[in-house]
Amino acid sequence: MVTVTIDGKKIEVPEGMTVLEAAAQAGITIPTLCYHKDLSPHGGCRLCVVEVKGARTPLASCTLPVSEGMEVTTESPTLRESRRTILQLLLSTYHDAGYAANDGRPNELEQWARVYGLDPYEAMAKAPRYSINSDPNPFVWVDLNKCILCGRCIRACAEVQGRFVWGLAERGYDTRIVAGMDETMLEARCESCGACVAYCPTGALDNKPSVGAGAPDKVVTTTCSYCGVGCQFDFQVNTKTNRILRVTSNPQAPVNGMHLCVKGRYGYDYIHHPDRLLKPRVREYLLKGEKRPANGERGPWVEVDWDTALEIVARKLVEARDTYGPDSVGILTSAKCTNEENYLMNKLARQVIGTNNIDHCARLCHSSTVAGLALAYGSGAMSNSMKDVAEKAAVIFIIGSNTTEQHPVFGAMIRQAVLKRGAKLIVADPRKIDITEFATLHLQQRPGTDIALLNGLMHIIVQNGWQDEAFIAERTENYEAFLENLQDYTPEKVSAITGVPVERLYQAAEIMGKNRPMAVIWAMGITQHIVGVQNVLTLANLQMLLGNMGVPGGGVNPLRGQNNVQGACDMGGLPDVYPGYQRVTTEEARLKFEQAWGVALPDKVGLTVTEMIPAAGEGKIKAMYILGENPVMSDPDSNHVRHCLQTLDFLALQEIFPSETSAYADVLLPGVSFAEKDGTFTNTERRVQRVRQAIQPLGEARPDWMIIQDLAQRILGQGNRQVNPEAPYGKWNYTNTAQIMDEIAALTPIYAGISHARLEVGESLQWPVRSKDHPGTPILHVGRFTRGKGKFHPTVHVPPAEQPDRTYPMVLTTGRVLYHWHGGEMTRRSKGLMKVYDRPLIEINPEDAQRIGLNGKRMVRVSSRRGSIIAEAWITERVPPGLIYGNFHFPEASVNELTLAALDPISKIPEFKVAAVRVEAYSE
Ligand SMILES: Nc1nc2c(c(=O)[nH]1)N[C@H]1C(S)=C(S)[C@@H](COP(=O)(O)OP(=O)(O)OC[C@H]3O[C@@H](n4cnc5c(=O)[nH]c(N)nc54)[C@H](O)[C@@H]3O)O[C@H]1N2
Ligand SMILES: Nc1nc2c(c(=O)[nH]1)N[C@H]1C(S)=C(S)[C@@H](COP(=O)(O)OP(=O)(O)OC[C@H]3O[C@@H](n4cnc5c(=O)[nH]c(N)nc54)[C@H](O)[C@@H]3O)O[C@H]1N2
Ligand SMILES: [Mo]
Repeated sequence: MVTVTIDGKKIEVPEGMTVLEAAAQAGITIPTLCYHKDLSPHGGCRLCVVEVKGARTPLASCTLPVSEGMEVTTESPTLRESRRTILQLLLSTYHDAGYAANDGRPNELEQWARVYGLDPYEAMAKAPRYSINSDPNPFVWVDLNKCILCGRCIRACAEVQGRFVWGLAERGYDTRIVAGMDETMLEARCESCGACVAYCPTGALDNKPSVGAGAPDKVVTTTCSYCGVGCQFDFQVNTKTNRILRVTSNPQAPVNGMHLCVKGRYGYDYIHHPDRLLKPRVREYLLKGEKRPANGERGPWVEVDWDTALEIVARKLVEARDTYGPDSVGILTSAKCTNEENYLMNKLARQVIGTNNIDHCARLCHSSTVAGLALAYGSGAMSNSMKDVAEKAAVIFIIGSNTTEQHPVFGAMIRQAVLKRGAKLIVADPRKIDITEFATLHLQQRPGTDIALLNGLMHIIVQNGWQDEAFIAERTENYEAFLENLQDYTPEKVSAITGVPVERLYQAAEIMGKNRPMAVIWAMGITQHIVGVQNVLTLANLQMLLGNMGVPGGGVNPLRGQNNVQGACDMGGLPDVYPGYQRVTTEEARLKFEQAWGVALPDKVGLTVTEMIPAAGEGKIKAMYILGENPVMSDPDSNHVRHCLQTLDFLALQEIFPSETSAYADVLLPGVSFAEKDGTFTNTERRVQRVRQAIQPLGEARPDWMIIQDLAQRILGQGNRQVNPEAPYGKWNYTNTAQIMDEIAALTPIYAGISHARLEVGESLQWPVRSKDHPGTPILHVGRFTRGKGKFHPTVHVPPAEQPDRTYPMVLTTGRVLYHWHGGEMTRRSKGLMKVYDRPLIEINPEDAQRIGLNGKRMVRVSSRRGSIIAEAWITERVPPGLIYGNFHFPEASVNELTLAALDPISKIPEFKVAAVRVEAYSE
């Protein structure tokens, strides 16, 4: 610590701090423009000059380190004069033509100008030097006339996003910022995260979709509805027009600070898209009291009032329940919806209908993780926090996660871990995904060979004695059997199975063996296999072998996909557990919920998504109620899914858009987007965060929780299932979502201490939160695994269910792209996202393109045993020869026409990541 005096105030600050930071700590604001606390200091604009006793000239405080006894003055007539001169100079090359996308308030330059007695509009250049809106990027408005060359954009792009789009060109008066080699931003590999916009102090870079949108009269902080990272931001709202004008960064956001990705910052316009469902719809035959038309047709839609629609849904669900039994009803809940809504869906299924047939997209996603980690450690969630991994891991091992495209803000944090502190990054992925550019080592294994790969690495680790004997002895069991199994996986054999060269295996094992802690990150490349659970067990083995559990910077870090898939699981949106993973097959748990809800509950595990849909096809499931899911696009083998849904007697779908699935629905209930409701989402690191209503529900649409409650109330009075309304939680009479959270807390030990009130006062809570004064749990398995000892499981390589053969000689692997979301209902309705990525692309290696005779043609036909699609090829080295990659974002060519429903026997996840296909050049 050193003592300095600033404006007569004596303060103690740590050595190495700058004068600017020290002043801020003392509550003194020094004017700045090129400085931002998140970015490295630049010392360019010199607005932050201060006088230091003993120094001959004023010094820039943003780069000046404090020293013992230093005496600093931050305001004086001389300083005022020199700042005024600087501002005058900046304004002389600045021209504001009046295109404001910001909220209409003066920008930082204009504000400081006024503080120092200048009228920015008088002092600025009289004419523009550059064309306005000079870059075609659909999100970023470039107006170099407002650029003051502070370089914040350059640093934000490099130091936050890790993309290096911006730089400086020319000299002197002509100096200007340019993208790449003076290209368009997108050509310069911009990912449109908008970090440059967020950090620009003048609006030279601004939000293009918001130019001319006007000033907000309300600002609402909420949580993003795309991925599981859980970024927070501010919605700028015009309450008179009930419109969202723009998204801006909220520096207080616990996970992301100022940072966001392209979908979070710019992909919100679907909310106002004219396709939004604004009124309930039912099929005409239902109103006429007729039978459903034959051959799967459902006939025309009719818009109706809520009473009519909900009465029909209630009657149909009761009919199925009371005629065929409660297990003839299937319920899909939604990882896009809030915890409170998911809790209600779980209560509706179990209490009101009497079935455990409730599931959701987690089945298609991390069910292997949840099952695998429960077996190995006793609980199935991400063990560490994203910040912790980014800041403390010596090695980051990414396997089967395309982190920079699918969890972009965390992906950017990992890039910074490599750039700023030299963390070693190993990526194991069959494709050369973007993050491999930052990797120390890329292991490019064949799809479906992860067990062999990992066992091979562990074989070498043990061979060299790099394992953590103390950890193994103290905290684990079944080590001997595991060791025995490893014998088999010699580097040569593993190399033959995986295609990874032997020397790379040695290099990777050595990095892992010699550096601690290592954090493992995975996602769908690991889980979506018939050996998904075994894959996860193998990763659990690796982290125990190396003693990387229960420590900062280590852990098992499955990245949850949907914004609230963690929460949907936590809330009992699964066929085998009540909220908080209390098992339906455990007498104690069942009695607890029977008492709470006032009714006898089923003790049999229900059906998963991947069982429910086929059961519908077989006539075992008669009626379904689906909340915010799109199985026609998301489930494997779309042809089969369509057939099954067609066979259903009745389907009620609660959506915000008419989706591909709504063609098979009998009733469409208009829910609302996250911008129109209150509640909470739980992110991938178990952090429970508030979702706050920013605008009024559009049209007659209603918050989903209100619809679910209304439906439950109508069913509760009907038919032959009696619920005791006197039971403590027997009733359905919530007037707000905070009350629902209180009920969740009362019945769910891991959420016991969570309430909206605690979140409102700014607490950031990661479950388990065991009581109202419990601070939450950032790291799991410290000192002890949830199940006591961690258990090693010997695992064996099993090839994927479908192998290439003569007819289908290539392998298809599937997934997503940065700019789109699953079935695309939201992102295909976002203008800017469609401008950047407007059609499905199939990644194919140049060798294969040549072999199939693509010869400059664009289109390919891809066929599997299930179906075929025609799409544009993207000829690229991202995929090796023999492998193609496609997505399921566009109904006109979705890879799920091709995928197969081969399931992992434990988790029931489909093997989305491997199918055998034939690829042909296609002539239009
Ligand atoms: N932009 C965008 N972001 C999203 C989503 C979205 O739709 N769009 N969806 C969200 C959801 S729900 C989820 S679950 C996550 C998914 O996030 P990710 O799992 O990161 O995404 P995927 O594209 O499914 O595939 C991940 C990687 O697995 C690799 N892979 C394929 N086969 C194998 C294999 O056999 N072994 C290994 N090790 N890797 C393999 C692929 O090449 C790919 O790079 O993303 C979330 N984020
Ligand atoms: N081939 C292949 N298929 C896959 C995968 C893969 O990697 N490859 N990944 C799988 C994975 S990991 C997942 S998670 C699934 C995703 O499968 P789904 O969950 O079916 O996918 P989404 O498109 O996100 O569906 C969410 C729907 O909810 C609607 N919605 C959004 N917000 C709200 C709301 O607040 N209320 C209501 N009522 N509706 C709302 C949206 O319009 C959208 O249609 O896909 C799976 N399918
Ligand atoms: Mo997912």
